[in-house]
Amino acid sequence: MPAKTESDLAKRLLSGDKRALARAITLIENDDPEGWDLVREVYPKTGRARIIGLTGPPGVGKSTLIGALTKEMRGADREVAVLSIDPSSAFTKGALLGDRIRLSDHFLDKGVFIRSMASRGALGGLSEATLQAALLMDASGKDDVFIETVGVGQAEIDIVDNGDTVVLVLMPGSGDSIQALKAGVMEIPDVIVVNKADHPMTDTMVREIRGVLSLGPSVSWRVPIIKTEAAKGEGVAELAEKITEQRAHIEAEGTLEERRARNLRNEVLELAAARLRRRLDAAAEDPAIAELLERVVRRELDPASAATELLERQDG
Ligand SMILES: Nc1nc2c(ncn2[C@@H]2O[C@H](COP(=O)(O)OP(=O)(O)OP(=O)(O)O)[C@@H](O)[C@H]2O)c(=O)[nH]1
Ligand SMILES: [Mg+2]
Repeated sequence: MPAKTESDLAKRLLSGDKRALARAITLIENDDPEGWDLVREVYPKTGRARIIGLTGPPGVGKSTLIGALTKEMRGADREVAVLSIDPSSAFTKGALLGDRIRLSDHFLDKGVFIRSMASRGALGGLSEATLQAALLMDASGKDDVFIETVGVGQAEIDIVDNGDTVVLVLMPGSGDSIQALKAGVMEIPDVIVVNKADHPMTDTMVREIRGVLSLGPSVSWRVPIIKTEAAKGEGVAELAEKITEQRAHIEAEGTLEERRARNLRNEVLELAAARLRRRLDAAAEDPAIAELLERVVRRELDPASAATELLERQDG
């Protein structure tokens, strides 16, 4: 019986079973209805984990940093999940885990779950699927969920924005990202990391970032700029501390709840929009609607009026 299997999977997921979690995320990734049922079942148990998004240009050391942070969190007896998202790599899916995630030290650790996701699923976008996957990780009892995504465009920001804390990772020489910050293309993150701080241009980079930040509006949280050498673990304890501090700050200020409310509202609207779109596409096959669309082509009816009529028929 499907219903029994579902709650079995939910039970295993809630008990922290890694294989159940992996299976659950695959269901979400494939837009399988069983996945949505599962999220519905476990949703009341979510909201406990810290969700931390890391973004930044290719090769700056995001994965190495997550590996080092994972070590730090494990040392504090926290369970960790890592979700690596690559919006641009529908093609390199198979290579993702090996190439993108440098967490081989942690693969055998029972308290660490590592997963990559590249396909967007049929329903909603990758950002929606990311939030669903993060909820599942949360439900399975992970204390910290790291979401990694490559790039500094809006699509990447939308993904890490699902997090409670957004960390931008740069390295000396990532001048484009500073331009993006300056131009307001990119929202100001909560924490900025300059990794590969063994590079001689590091301090110049830090000064430049500080300059850009000083142009922004003054806010209650002063964005820290942390220098790290992820490969050696330098600066990682300080980064972990800042992440904790930032979270305490937004919790005390009430912005954590606001952020989560905003993300969940967006999620609901995006999912509803995706479903509506799907319904409209199906409706276009209907002879009556096809005739309506034909009238637009024949210039008898304007597009906006046709759209109004289409929606009215949907409601009816
Ligand atoms: N010199 C130096 N190299 C580093 C440091 N941290 C990471 N690296 C190296 O930089 C390279 C890229 O590291 P990754 O952690 O894969 O970078 P990433 O940002 O996750 O890369 P993508 O996911 O491909 O965008 C690897 O060869 C790392 O060993 C550092 O602090 N100093
Ligand atoms: Mg990576």
